[in-house]
Amino acid sequence: EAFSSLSPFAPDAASVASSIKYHAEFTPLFSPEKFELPKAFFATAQSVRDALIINWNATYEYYNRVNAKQAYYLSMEFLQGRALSNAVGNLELTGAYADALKSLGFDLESVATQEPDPALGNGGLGRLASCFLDSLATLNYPAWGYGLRYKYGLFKQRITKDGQEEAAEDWLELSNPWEIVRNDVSYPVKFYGKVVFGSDGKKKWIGGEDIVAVAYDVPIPGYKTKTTINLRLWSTKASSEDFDLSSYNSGKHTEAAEALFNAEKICYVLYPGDESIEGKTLRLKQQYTLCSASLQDIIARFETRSGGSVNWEEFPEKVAVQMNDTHPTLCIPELMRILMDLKGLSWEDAWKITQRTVAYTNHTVLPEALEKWSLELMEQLLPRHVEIIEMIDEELVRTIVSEYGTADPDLLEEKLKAMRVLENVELPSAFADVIVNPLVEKNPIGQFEDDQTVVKKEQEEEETAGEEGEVIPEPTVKTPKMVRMANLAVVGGHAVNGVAEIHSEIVKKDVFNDFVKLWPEKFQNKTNGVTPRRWIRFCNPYLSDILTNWIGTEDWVLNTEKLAELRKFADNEDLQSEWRAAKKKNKLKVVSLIKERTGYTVNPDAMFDIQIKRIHEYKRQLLNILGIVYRYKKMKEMSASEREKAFVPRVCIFGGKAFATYVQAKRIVKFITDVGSTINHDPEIGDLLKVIFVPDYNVSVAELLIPASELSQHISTAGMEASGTSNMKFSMNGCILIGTLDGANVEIREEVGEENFFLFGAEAHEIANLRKERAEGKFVPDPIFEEVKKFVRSGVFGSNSYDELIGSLEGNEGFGRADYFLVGKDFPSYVECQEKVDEAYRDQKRWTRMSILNTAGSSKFSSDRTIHEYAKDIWNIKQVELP
Ligand code: DL6
Repeated sequence: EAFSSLSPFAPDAASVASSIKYHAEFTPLFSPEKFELPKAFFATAQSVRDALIINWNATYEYYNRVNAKQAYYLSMEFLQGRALSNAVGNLELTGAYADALKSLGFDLESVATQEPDPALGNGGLGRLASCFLDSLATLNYPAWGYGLRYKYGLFKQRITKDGQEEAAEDWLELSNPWEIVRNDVSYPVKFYGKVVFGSDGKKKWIGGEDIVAVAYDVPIPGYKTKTTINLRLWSTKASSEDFDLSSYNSGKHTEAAEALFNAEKICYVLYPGDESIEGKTLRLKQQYTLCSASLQDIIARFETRSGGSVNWEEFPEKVAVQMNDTHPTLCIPELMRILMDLKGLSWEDAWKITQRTVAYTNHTVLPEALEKWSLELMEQLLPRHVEIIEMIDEELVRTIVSEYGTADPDLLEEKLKAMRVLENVELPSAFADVIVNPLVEKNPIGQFEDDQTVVKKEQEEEETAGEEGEVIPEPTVKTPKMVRMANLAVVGGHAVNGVAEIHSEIVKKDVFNDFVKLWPEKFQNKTNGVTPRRWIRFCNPYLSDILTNWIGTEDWVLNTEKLAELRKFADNEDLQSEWRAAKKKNKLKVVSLIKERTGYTVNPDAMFDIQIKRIHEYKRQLLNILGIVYRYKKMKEMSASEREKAFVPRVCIFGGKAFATYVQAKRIVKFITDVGSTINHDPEIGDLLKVIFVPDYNVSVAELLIPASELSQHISTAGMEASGTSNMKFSMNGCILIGTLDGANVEIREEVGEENFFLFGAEAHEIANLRKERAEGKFVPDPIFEEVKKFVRSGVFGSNSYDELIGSLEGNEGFGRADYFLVGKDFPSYVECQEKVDEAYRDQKRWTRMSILNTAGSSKFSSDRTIHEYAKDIWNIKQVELP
């Protein structure tokens, strides 16, 4: 209290203005003579941070005092987006800050756009983590996030004539005004070394390389509450002893600083390239740093809060650790190690505590995300953890053998192969006579090759193909020993959840079916959600005002069930015209964005049709762009008047990044931009069709595009999109979805009504069979799909014949799996569905009704609902309101 009263912060415009001026002068980042926009942003952010720190301190102090159970969300990604508007909005200070800045000659919106968008995430998984933090704080749940403070964000995407180019994104260049460097909070993290017995008979991990993880805290304010939780991001450095002063003085500068670089590079980038062994090592070091530093911190807090009497059995009653995907799975052996080797617990006690503490969320059925690490690499880097993992594997083998018995050796072998944590590893000696087969094989069960591997393989094959007649030796069959992180996460945690109903069913039926038979009680569904603060209230003020006026209260921001009240006004002409006017205002902002980023001028009266997400074959941006190509071809075959009658004008907008080494995804980006270049300059087409690729898609771009959207595309091959979260954001903002029955689309359609959703395509249960038929050559090509491919190949989009791209849809000519994502199969129903979209859009009353009913039906998709479910069913934490 005493300190708070010293703060220059108070919530009226005059005090806010003086606090901003105070920071401009006394916490300077820029030269003193000028007070321009960048300086205004930093001074404003520092002033807001004062307000946050008061609440953040109060929250922390209160949690320490009441010692309630706390949840910890561990994630390699947090895609926070800009913080300023969100923070002042949550603090209910938007008006005060807007007025204060006005008095200083600025407007809040322009100041806010000065903030770099921190891209410490790749996509939905990271953005979900950030939505969860907002809901946790808003709902007063004691919780923290833990992640890594990457020096560079994901990457800056540039679109050139060659497609996507990546550049480092230096988001910290001008410093980060929100973070608090905690030089008082740091932990050692060890790599390499060896395991020995200490004098007390306990295992000890010694030697190797030690680095230091330092905490950077980011206060996360809740909406209309004092609760301000913490996102603790770790940065890595070497200890000062590791700087070799004598080498440095003798002129060997690089050698002298080697240890510093080795430590710092761990936190340079998210998902560093992992094709080289160095890259793999770096990724594993990142994951271990997150787990080790976070657990040391959590344990230290538990001990402090326990006062003088630590009872380890109480640990799971005070701590819940959620692993966001498999990346933080090393939490399991790390917690075991700390409990056994450092705190002296027995294996049995440590295992019970670990299992009761940790839970795992699966976010994908794609094999590349079900991580596997080379056992050899892990043995070198984390020798003690490998011992622990081997013990966990041995216990698991015991459970499997006792479950299935030895009467049917084939069945037992199959289960061991599928379920063990260790892959291609001989059975532990205790089981040597149980089964003869050493369980080593070429293509391990339960894993199929991912797209990136296929592409790499094709290239390798091309490179190694010999001259005609040359005898090429059979490739040697490698059977690398691997650690399967997903299996470890399932075995070591007490709960496993999928992120949408259909996904959780697939997780149970396919991905982890064998484990469901052993432990059915572990498996759950927690359908994702998004925060209505950032994704309606702050990014769409025009719509928010309408909602508040028609619902009669602003409560919907916290209680999204209130949105359902709009249903009764769906046909009301006044609401409809206000609704359309708000959409138009949002569209005008996007017209400017497009002009600024691409140079194209688009018509705000055309339908805005948007697909924004990571570029991936399963998300099928290719289906979308081929649909556009087909539309263009049809337009070209018509006279001007026929064209105008047949088609609704559309601006088709794409955004998304292709992972730097994902060749096929980059080809898709290039193809979209090539198609755009042709169509956008075709004078016959004019405003009837425009194709825009917005470069460098990120949270801030989404905040502009989503409110302006009228149609959005969620068109993944059924069964492959775990949930999707942008689908929820679009629907909330009155956008109508075109999509397959996949991920959360299924639930969105149920909630908004099937007549307010454009559905097409094969269903998840049909996919395996369709792929089989396709591979067996039983697939009958659809004439319109053949027509569109031929059109592309005719060279209409430039000299490129797109052999690799179009070839991948056919497969039989050495271009990988035959249309694995079933673009050709779904193409006719997609085109037909798009015709229905045009027809519906022509009737603006009908369209607006559909739009209103989307917003009205979106209440389930608030992350507040999701967080309540996690809190109750997985973490067992209770809301703690600050006095
Ligand atoms: O759960 C958040 C988000 C889902 O909405 C997406 O459907 C899913 O693709 C994404 N998963 C990942 C993990 N890796 N992959 N692929 O990003 O999680």
